[in-house]
Amino acid sequence: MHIHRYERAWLYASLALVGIFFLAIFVAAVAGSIQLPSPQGEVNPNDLSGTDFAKPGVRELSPGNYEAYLVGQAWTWTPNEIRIPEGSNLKIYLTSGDVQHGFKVLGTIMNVMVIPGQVSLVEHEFDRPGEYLWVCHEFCGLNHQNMSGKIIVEPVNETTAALAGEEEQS
Ligand SMILES: [Cu+2]
Repeated sequence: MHIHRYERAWLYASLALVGIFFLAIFVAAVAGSIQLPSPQGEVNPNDLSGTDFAKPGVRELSPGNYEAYLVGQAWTWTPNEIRIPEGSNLKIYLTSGDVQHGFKVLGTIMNVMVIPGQVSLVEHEFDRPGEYLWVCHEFCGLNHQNMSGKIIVEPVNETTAALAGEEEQS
């Protein structure tokens, strides 16, 4: 079969482009450690007693290392405020007590679906003091737009405390 040389050139160019795209995904996943959040386990959404979600909140694992358990329920988060010192690494385990919710912390890569029966995990290192708002980004009913909370990253020394104060004023 005869293929015109221009047509053949385009065929090769198209194949090369597909190859480049696959390479980009591979580089992002391996070199950039970019991965989709995966489920961390299962819980009974109707009975969270006996799980870590029975007492939701933030706890210190070691200096600079925190984990929090968060429950989303129409239309609140328990807790809806987390306080950690600047420079801390924070892991948040999430689940829902009723319908599907979404969890996104503005200004970070924390972004995950919160699904009844499933445990989701997000992790981020907070190097800059300030307030980080989080919102539900999966429509869950009448008061969905009010379903928010915040992570307060407290400055640890005077220099950064002054900087954070300036940012709040401006
Ligand atoms: Cu919602």
